[in-house]
Amino acid sequence: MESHYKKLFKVVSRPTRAGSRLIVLSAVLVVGITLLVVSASFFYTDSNVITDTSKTIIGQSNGLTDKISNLWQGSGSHANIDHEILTYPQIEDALTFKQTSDKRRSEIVKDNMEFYHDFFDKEISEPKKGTLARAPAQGADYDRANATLLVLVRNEELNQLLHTIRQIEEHWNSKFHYPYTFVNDQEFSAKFKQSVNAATSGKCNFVVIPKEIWDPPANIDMDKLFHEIDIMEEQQINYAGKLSYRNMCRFNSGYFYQLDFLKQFKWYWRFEPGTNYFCDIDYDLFKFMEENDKTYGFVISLYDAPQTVETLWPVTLDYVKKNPQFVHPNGAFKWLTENLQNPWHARATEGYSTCHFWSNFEIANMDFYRGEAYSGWIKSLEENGGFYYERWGDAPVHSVGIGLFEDKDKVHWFRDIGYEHSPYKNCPKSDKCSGCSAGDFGPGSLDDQNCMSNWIKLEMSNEQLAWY
Ligand SMILES: Nc1nc2c(ncn2[C@@H]2O[C@H](COP(=O)(O)OP(=O)(O)O)[C@@H](O)[C@H]2O)c(=O)[nH]1
Ligand SMILES: [Mg+2]
Repeated sequence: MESHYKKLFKVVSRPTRAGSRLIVLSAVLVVGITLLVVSASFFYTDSNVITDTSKTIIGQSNGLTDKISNLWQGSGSHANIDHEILTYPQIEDALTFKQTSDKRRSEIVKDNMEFYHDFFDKEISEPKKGTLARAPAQGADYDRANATLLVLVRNEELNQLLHTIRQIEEHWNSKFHYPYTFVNDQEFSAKFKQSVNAATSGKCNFVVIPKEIWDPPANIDMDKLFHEIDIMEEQQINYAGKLSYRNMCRFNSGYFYQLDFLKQFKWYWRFEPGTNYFCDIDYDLFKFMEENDKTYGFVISLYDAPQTVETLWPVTLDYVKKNPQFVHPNGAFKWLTENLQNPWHARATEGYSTCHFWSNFEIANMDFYRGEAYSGWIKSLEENGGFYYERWGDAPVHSVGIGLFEDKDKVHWFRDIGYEHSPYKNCPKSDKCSGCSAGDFGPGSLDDQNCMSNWIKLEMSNEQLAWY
């Protein structure tokens, strides 16, 4: 017996040449089969998971990425393409900005601001389009659009929020009583709920964002993220060091319209605590959007910090190359690629002007985001990770999405809504407004950040220009 063990031990401990070959061959086979099985299940479950999940300090693993990426399958009315389909070379051509100028940059800014002021010099009131839906008589039934006022907000912003709600109520919602949806990544406090309930004339809904939606997803490499944060902090980029800001931007780009509670609504008016509204609005803004077949309404257009969107454009073009059918032939291509007022922006981003609709005010149709083109694109942005590594904002993301995948004639500039999110304003010349001076945009030193003249000159049709 003992000698048998010894013999066995001997064989194992000192293998013969043939034995070693056998062991090596079996090991190669086992490793090969394991690799095959692992990679097959990897691709089958989710091609999105690209990092070691044990590394995700804040992000969750255990199938979460599956759950999240499944959200972006796309649905809604935009799933069927109803426009001419461009080829990728045609899209590339349309996205090549062709205008040139001999003027110095400072002159271009000056010219654009003069154009802006001349434009705002014209008195306006309400859009001269269709029949505007008026407020019902007190107590009368009113068939509201399928819409909600919407705000992402923290408990500690209550005072600023009440400040803004009072203005929205006074100028508009006390006539229409649309519901509000308050969204937070934390539970709302009892005081918060009581106070906003007391300040509003519409029903108040409170939604807490599930943690697995708010926090960074499993594919984010946190070491890489903190490294990028250090670099951006050195460049003194706004909110460079804030992880919560990135969560917020990603949530506002690709998630809010997928919250279970919001699925019942088509339209939203996003507002922010601390913003100001200067003018009476005497028609139903949601019905205006609906009746005039609009998708997206805005008030201010700005340039963005190019360092925060360095790869958004090439990543987007990659998606467009694979899905040229989604690009609308009447997209806002020039506004997206203009390179005269801030030429280094388009250089730093490989072609994106950084012009965007300032998304702290927006009235839009969520079915656009829920549709195939936008959903698929968000999925590809998520795979890239730029919401975290570069701090992509929801404003450029909404704007590039709308500018490429929607007909620009379905974008409406609410020139009649007097609005301020410090330090910028949209201030119409109108009897309905008070508290701001017509044409005021912001401090002169920030004139070069105004992209509104580009929108008007490059993208607005004569028909739209005649609406006011
Ligand atoms: N609940 C919650 N809301 C946030 C958070 N960060 C930002 N927000 C909200 O998101 C919106 C944009 O944030 P804000 O700080 O105003 O960013 P800015 O407008 O880009 O300067 C505001 O409505 C904030 O109240 C957060 O961590 N939690
Ligand atoms: Mg803000």
